[in-house]
Parts: sequence; C-alpha cells; structure tokens
Amino acid sequence: MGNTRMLFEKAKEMIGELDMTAALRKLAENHKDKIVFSTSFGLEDQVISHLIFSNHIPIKVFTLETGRLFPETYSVWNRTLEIYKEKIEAFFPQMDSVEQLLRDKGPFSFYESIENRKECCGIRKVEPLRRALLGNQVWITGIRKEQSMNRAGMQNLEWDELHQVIKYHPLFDWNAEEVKKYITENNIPYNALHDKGFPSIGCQPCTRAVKQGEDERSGRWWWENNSKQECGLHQSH
Ligand code: ADX
Ligand code: SF4
Repeated sequence: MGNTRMLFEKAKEMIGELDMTAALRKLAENHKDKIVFSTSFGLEDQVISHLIFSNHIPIKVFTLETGRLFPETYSVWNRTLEIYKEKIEAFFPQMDSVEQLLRDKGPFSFYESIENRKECCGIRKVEPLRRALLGNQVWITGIRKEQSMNRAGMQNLEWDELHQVIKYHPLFDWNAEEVKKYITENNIPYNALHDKGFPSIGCQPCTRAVKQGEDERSGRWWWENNSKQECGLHQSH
C-alpha cells in the first residue's frame, strides 16, 4: 500500500507541466494495465474518451451501469461504441443487493431520506466502483473544479486514500464553455439531454434540468438540502 502512495509522488513529478494528452500517455506508460477511466458519458467524459480512443492510449474505459440511467445515456454510449470502435466495460450492481433493496424499500426509496439515497448509491455505484478500481493504480475522471464548491477544494492529481489509487482529472481547470467548444470543434457525440438544460447527468430519477444561472450540479438529488450532492464516488477532502 505504502508503495502505491509513493507512486503518487512520482506521478506528480512525472506529469508536471505536460499537456493532458501527454500526461495521459505518460501515466498509461508508467502504470501499464493498471490505469482506468470512468465514464458517465457526460460532456467532460466524452472529451476524455475522445482523447483516449482517438490517440489509442492504453487506458481501460468503464462505466457504472446503475440500472437507472436515462435512455439518452444509453444512446450516447452506443454512438460512442459505433464511432470509436473501442471497448467500454460495464460494471453492474450486485444482483442480490438490488433485489433485496427493491424487496425491502421499493423502487423510489432514495426520495425518502439521505440515508436511503446513500444506500442506493452505495449499492448501484460505490460497490461496483470499488470492484472496477480493484488492482489498479490510476483512476481518471471528468471532474472539473468549477462544478461545485466541494470540487473546487480538490486537485487535478490526488491520492484517493479509500481506493488506494492516484486520481487524475485532466479537465480540472476547464470551464463549461471550453468543454462545449471542444465537443463541437471535434464533432464528439454527446448526450442529447445537455441541450435540454441538463449540465450534469446521473441516474434518471435523481437528475433534473436546471434553470439558467443555477449551479451546474443543482439538478442532482435536488430534493436534498444539506447533503454535499455527492454520491460517494468522490470523497471530499
Ligand atoms: S457523481 O459522483 O455526481 O455521479 P458526476 O456525474 O459529476 O459524478 O461525474 C464526475 C465523474 O465521476 C465523471 O466524470 C466520471 O468520471 C465519474 N462518474 C460519475 N458517474 C459515473 C458512472 N455512472 N459511471 C462511471 N463513471 C462515473
Ligand atoms: Fe440510486 Fe439515485 Fe444514487 Fe442512482 S443516483 S444510485 S438511482 S440514489
């Protein structure tokens, strides 16, 4: 474990001033077969998938298929496969846990309390994420610091103590406009919901459109007043 922590210090030095494509290449080279990218098929993730796939960088791409995604998300997932012809792995929740949750609490338990919501996220996202990261050393995500106050406190390269991996967010300093511009200029497929007021897209029952001027993540778990609007994938520091 301690050794992996040391890899973080090395990675920090290594990527230094490199641009993100070079940084991804370098990390892939130094953490061969132990580097993964998690995609939820959001705008940021599509930029990163494009970089990885079009440059053939050997980074494994996976998604957490919660079973509650929007139809539009499945569409962009499929279009991404058609265009890039590369593999995207899917991690599904443990069948027994989902069956028990549905048996005990029904399909909408997450609206009832933060505890219930975290239970569902735990089963459908956090546990599958743990499996997806197992045995890896680097985890790439599409997090940007602008997305929330909570995320502003993160770093583009971090050590994730819980999962014992280096976390790298290549678009950490980009703003929403830069992401959109990159998507348009490079003709990258994207989730149709982004054009309907959804800046941030998660599970269908837990995501709604936001009004102009509202926070990017305010449409996620919108009924909760005092949670950090995080599902437990990304711990705050
Ligand atoms: S979340 O924690 O609130 O769901 P958000 O939707 O902002 O996260 O996405 C931030 C990053 O977390 C994404 O860029 C992606 O790397 C990862 N992520 C979020 N949801 C998923 C998912 N369903 N599958 C894979 N990765 C995901
Ligand atoms: Fe469950 Fe909603 Fe969390 Fe998805 S976002 S895992 S549906 S509570």
